[in-house]
Amino acid sequence: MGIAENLPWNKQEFEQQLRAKGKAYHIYHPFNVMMAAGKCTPEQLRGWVANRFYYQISIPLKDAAIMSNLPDRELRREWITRITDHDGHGDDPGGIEAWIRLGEAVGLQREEVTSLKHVLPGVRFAVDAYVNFARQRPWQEAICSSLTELFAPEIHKNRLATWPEHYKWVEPNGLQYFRNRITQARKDVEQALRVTLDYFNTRELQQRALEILQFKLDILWVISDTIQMYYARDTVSSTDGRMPTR
Ligand code: AHQ
Repeated sequence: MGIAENLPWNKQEFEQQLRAKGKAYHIYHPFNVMMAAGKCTPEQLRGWVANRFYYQISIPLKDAAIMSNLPDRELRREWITRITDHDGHGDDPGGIEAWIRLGEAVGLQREEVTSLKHVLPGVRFAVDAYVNFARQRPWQEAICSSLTELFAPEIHKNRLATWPEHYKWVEPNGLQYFRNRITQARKDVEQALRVTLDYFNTRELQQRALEILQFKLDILWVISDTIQMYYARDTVSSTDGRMPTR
């Protein structure tokens, strides 16, 4: 390796390298492309909401796992908002409750969502892999893995732009979760990016950060794969979505 290849990237270049992995984000997954184009049936939309609920209720567990490994009080004071964003705090019922309301808005009964009876094995395995990563890996790596949220505001805005047009049968106030996430994701990314750019400060560590981000991108991709296989198996997977480039 030449000298230049093993010098660390500066923070701007490192952030660009992280953002460049956005081309493998699940916004490009065929199931999501189909959803954004208004081609999902009510059953497919209900299947997606019911399965994604398992991801939503696992986020606070993932973040509590990070908190349990996080020695820095200042960072914990910031990170704890991720748990209350989902579990609720004071009068705010939180994101998990908002996701149940999304379920009701697409025609699911509350108990159908909370019982997890629709959650497919592949979704459960992918989500559990994320929670276990956060439990077992150093807290800096777990924080880095949340950086798929670099790309999340776009997908939430995309849903807010397309669902009211294509899925008029979905009660609009069910979309509140997506509205809430736009600001929450931005707040999350500010912290996770600061920690990641600081900690991963050799070229080897920076390559590890890119691997971690790809691992989490794969988790989100596999969740959509599993949902597509079950609810849209007859949809040719080579539709508009692009396969992730590793
Ligand atoms: O609703 C989402 C959410 O609360 C989070 C937390 C964050 C993390 O800690 O990994 N990632 C995340 C994401 C949420 N929604 C996903 C979506 O497509 O609706 C996107 C997902 C992410 O990009 O990681």
